[in-house]
Amino acid sequence: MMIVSVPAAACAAGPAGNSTMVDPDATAATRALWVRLKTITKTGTMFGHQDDTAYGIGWKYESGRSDVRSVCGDFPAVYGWEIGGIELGGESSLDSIRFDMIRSLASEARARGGVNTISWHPRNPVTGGDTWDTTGGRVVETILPGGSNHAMFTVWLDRVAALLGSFRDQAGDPVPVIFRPWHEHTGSWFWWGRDFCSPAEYTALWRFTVEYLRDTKGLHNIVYCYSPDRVSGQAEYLECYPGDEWVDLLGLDLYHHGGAEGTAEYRRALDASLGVVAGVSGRTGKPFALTETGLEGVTIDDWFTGVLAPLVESHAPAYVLVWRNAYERPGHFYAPYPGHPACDDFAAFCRRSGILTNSRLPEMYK
Ligand code: BMA
Repeated sequence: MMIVSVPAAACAAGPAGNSTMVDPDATAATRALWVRLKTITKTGTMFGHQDDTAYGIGWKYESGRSDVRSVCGDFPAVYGWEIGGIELGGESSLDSIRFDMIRSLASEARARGGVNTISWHPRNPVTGGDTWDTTGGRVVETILPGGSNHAMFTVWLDRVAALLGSFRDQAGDPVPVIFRPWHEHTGSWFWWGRDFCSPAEYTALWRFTVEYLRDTKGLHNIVYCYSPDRVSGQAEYLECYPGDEWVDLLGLDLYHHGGAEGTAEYRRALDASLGVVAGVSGRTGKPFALTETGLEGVTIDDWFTGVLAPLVESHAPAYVLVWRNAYERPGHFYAPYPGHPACDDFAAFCRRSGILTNSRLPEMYK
C-alpha cells in the first residue's frame, strides 16, 4: 500500500474531527447527516423509536399516528425500521410490515426532518430458519466470498440495496439512512454472534457488505453503524471492529432486564458500556449512539426520567432509540402509549432540554 503523507493542516479537525466517511462519494445530504450526528450532542440527544409510525398498541397503518406523538405531542427524531425478510424477496418484513409502507414512512420521516435507521434480522442462510436459529455450523463462513452460499448472499444484498436505495426525499433524491447490519454480535443469539463467528469472519462479512452496497451497487446514501451489545471494555468492543475506514457511527444495544430489580445492573452496564463507546468516539472522531435500549412494558413508572435520562445526559450520545410497540405481541412495547402509567414521565422526558424530538431538530441534511 502506498503511504501518502498529508500535511497536518489538511487534517485539521472539522466538525467531525479527523475522521472520514466510509463512503468518499456519499451524497451531500448523507455527509451532512453524518456531521450532524457528531455536532448534535451540543444541542441534545435525539430520541428514537422503532417502527414508530407503522403501528403501535391497538393500531396499524394509520396515517400520522404514533404512540410517541400521542403521549408527548411530537414525533420521535429518529425512526428505526426493520427489514428482516427483504432477503427472501417477499413483500413484508418478519414483523409483517410491508416494505412499500416502510419506504413511504421513511420518506415521510425525512420530509419531517427526522432521521431513519435500518436494522436487518436476516434468516439463517444455511438452515432457512429465522435470525435466532444458531444451528447450521459456521454459517458466516458459507456466505463469504468462496463460500457455498456466497452467490445466494449477494442476491440477498441486491434486495437490501434495492430497498435502501429506494427512499426518496421531496426533491427525488435518495434519503440518507443509518444502516446497522450484523448487530449485537458480542452476544450469541443471532447466527453471526460471537460463538458462531470468529473476529476474522465477522470483519470479512462487514467489509464485504459495505463493499457490495457501496461499490457494486453504487449506494451513496448510507451511514454505516457498528452496534455490539453490552461490552466489558474497549477490547471487547473492538474485538470484531472492522476498522476506522469501515464504520461511520459507533453504536451500542443494551436493554434493561429484570424490572425494578434489574435497575442497578442496567445503570452499571449502560454507564460502563457507553463510557467505552464514548472513549472510542473520542479517539476516532466518530459519533456514537445508543442504538437500541428499553425496558419491555415500561414497568417502572419513572423509568424515562429516573433511569434513562441521567445516563443519556451524562454520556451525550447522538441518539437513543427504544424498541418497538408491537401491535401483535401483547406486552412487547418500549414507549408508553395513551393510558399507560408511565405517560406523564415519558412526556416530561421528551420536554427535557437535553432530549430532542422531531420538531426540535435543527436542519439535519444541509
Ligand atoms: C425483536 C422483537 C421481535 C422482532 C425483532 C425484529 O427484538 O421485537 O418481535 O421480530 O426484534 O424487529
